[in-house]
Amino acid sequence: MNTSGDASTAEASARAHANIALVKYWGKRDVALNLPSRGSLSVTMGALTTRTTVRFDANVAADSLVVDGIPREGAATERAARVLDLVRERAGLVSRAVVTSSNSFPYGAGLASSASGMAALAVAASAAAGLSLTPEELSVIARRGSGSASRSLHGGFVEWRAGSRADGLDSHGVPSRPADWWDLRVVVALVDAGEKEVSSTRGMQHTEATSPYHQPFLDGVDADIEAARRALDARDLTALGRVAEASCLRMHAAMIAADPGLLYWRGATVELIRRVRRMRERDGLPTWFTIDAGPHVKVLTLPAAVERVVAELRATPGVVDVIESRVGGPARVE
Ligand code: 2P0
Repeated sequence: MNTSGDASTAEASARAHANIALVKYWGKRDVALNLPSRGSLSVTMGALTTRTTVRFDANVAADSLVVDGIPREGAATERAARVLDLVRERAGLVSRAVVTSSNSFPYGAGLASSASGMAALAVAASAAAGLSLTPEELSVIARRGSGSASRSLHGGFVEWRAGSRADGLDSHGVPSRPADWWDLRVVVALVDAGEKEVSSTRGMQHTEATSPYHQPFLDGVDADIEAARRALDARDLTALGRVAEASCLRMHAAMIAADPGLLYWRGATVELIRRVRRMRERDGLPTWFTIDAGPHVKVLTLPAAVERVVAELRATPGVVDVIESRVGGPARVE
């Protein structure tokens, strides 16, 4: 912790990585507490990093949030305030916080900046408040800001347990395999799309309320997690990739079948899916895709294929940037 000498202020900084779900979360059993209907399993993306500084300051009247140099209000500040309130409650603190955050990747563009952002915030705020919490406790706090943030506390491959308690204290990230277990690579193809039209929270509620395929999606999750665990144990990308693609497509099928249908894809998203499959089937490359609630495509691959994969993705019309990532480590104070 980096606490200033002035008793009225206390400051700390932390870093966390975004994650991409290989077995998807899409549905909440408790919206207020961000409790998921089922578990999920993700890989941490080391190249997608948020660094956040929190200063509790007795002299400011309200919490403030600056991300990548721009003051933010509305939903982003509300999420941050939920996390800050939990930390204040736990530490018996009343001071408001000045939060500054910077991302190594485009913010709010559907690249899970809320996952890395809320995880970094939970760690930095807890340290600034003088708390010494376990990763599980920090994961529970980060989850209240954004569900997927619960998986960004641990590095490597992480499960988010749905839990069964009404208070959600058993719904947090659990390490599955550490970052050095397997040198898997994730290559992210960014598609030009502008602002996200429907937030994940709203999209999930709409899908649950109106899609006849939502329950079948949920019914398949436990088996997918079990298959993903086995694939991870064996470092078997073919097995893991099959599960990841199936989970992703079933989640999007459930959204598309909602009323009205919810479609996060652009034309380039479909072109990328076809290209990933062509690389695999025609060129024999180890390439499998997954897609979140947005148009970007993340490709799971292995080190020897990364250069080819990057070139192929860059050459796809509609792709504006490509980011290569290794498996990342846990959230940490720095
Ligand atoms: C996931 N997604 O498992 C799923 C797959 C997107 C698609 O979790 O409402 O920002 O804050 O809990 O975590 C993105 O949604 O949503 C997400 P909230 P979150 O990664």
